[in-house]
Parts: sequence; structure tokens; C-alpha cells
Amino acid sequence: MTGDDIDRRHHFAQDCAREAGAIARRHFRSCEAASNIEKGRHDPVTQADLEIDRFLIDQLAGAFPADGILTEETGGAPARHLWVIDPIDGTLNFARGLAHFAVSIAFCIDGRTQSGIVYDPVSDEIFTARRGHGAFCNGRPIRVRTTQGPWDAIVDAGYSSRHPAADYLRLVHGLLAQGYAFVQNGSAAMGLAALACGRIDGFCELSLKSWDVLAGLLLVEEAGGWTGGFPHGPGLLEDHEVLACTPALRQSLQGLLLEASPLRGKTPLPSV
Ligand code: LIP
Repeated sequence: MTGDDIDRRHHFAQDCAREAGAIARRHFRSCEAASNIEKGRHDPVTQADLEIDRFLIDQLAGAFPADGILTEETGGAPARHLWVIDPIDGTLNFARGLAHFAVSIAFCIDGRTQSGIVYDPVSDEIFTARRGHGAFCNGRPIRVRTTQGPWDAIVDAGYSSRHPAADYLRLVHGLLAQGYAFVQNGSAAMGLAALACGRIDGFCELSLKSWDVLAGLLLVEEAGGWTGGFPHGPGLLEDHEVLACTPALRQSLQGLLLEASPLRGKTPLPSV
């Protein structure tokens, strides 16, 4: 696959993300909650999730029939050329009328993310990254913040009922003990985009899926941040802990996450 082939996909996916965002705006705050399906505690699927999932699959499969597609609502399998999609990341926020959610689209070749797009349809901000070509918000270059240390840092520490509350409390205790400010905003894609453009200094969560984070992790890397990556291959379909931050915070946050993690004492994850 040539650079031009990837560029074509990168630009096509941006158009798709904007159209998907328009679908989300149409449904947002409309009284459809009754039709939501519950996948787990605080883990709904809305009509908008399903409609956008379908729309993106149709668009991408139509334009690039040979590519593989993996989405949160339809699933899929690892492939050499693979789209990894979350139609609405931050669905609980979306379902409750909280304006903090995004469409997330990543394109990967041989287990390496080459293009990442996170579109926030409420603020109409599109975050884009092409591997080796930098990261942008609405076309303007973005960089992570130059953080001094924990006393100067905000971390988005995500939580879900997929992992024991005790591990999360250990993480939060560690963050507060080291002097961090922390938030829990409910969308990994939005958290990683906020990190990439310098609004926060770190994002971590003990259990996430590839579709929540692949696009956002590339944004952070191309904006000069550090990430602990996410495994590809069979690991693409499993839950994994995720850490991304400004370079100054890497050691401190890696230590806190390892201390809190069920993996503590085991070897760290391979890079993206
Ligand atoms: C969400 C993640 C968030 C996590 C939520 C949920 P979804 O993804 O972005 O970080 O805390 O539990 O997994 O389900 O809205 O696509």
C-alpha cells in the first residue's frame, strides 16, 4: 500500500466521520432512551450507535472493499489492512445528554496505526493524525503540553465496571497522593484528543477496547506525547489497560498504573 493509498483513506475517513457526527447530532438529546439496549452496567447501546456503525461500515466497505473492518457494535477480525471503529465513544454520556462523546476511526496496516480520526460533533472539532505527518485539530497543528510534574497536571482516569473498583481506587489514591488533579470524563477517545492538544496531561484506564483508543493513541504520539500502546493481532479484540501522557509524567504514571493494575508484577505491554 502506497502513501497515496493511505492519504486517500485518511481524507475519506474524515468525511465519513463528519457525516457520522451529523447523525449523532440528529439523535443527541432526542427522547430515545427507552430504545437503548444495556450491554452491561452503565454500558448502553443507542439507536445512534447502531445507525452510525452501519453507515461507516457501508461507506468504508464500499470505497475500500478489500480492507478489513472491526467495529464496537458489529465486531470483526484482525486483518492486514484494517479499519477499527467506535461509532460513538462515550455512549453513556451521549445517552444521558452529556456533550462529551466522539466518533473514532483508525486505519491500521500490519498491526500499526497509520491514520487516526476523532470527531467531536458537538464542538465540531476534528482531530486527525497521519503516522509520520503530525497531529491536527481542525487543520491546525497540535502538541501535547510541556508538563512540569504531578502538581501541574490533570489526568483523565477512566473507569468502567469491567474492572474491580478496588483497582480503580488504588489508582485514584496514587494520583491524589502524588499531587495530580484528576477527572473521569467517560470517553477515552475524547480524553486522548484532549491530551494531544494540551488540554490535559495524561489519560489512563485499566480496561479498554482497541476501538476506544487506537485513533486517539496515534493523535498523542504524533503530538509528541508518550503512550504505552495497545496490542494488535488477537489482542485487538481483548480488553487492555491504556496509558498515555506527556513525556515528563511517563515514569510516575507507569508506576501508579502498574501498582493499581491486576497485571502488577507482570511485564508491561508491547508498543503500538
Ligand atoms: C467508553 C470509554 C470510556 C470508558 C467507558 C466506555 P464506549 O467507551 O471510552 O473511557 O470509561 O466505560 O468503555 O463504550 O462509550 O464506546
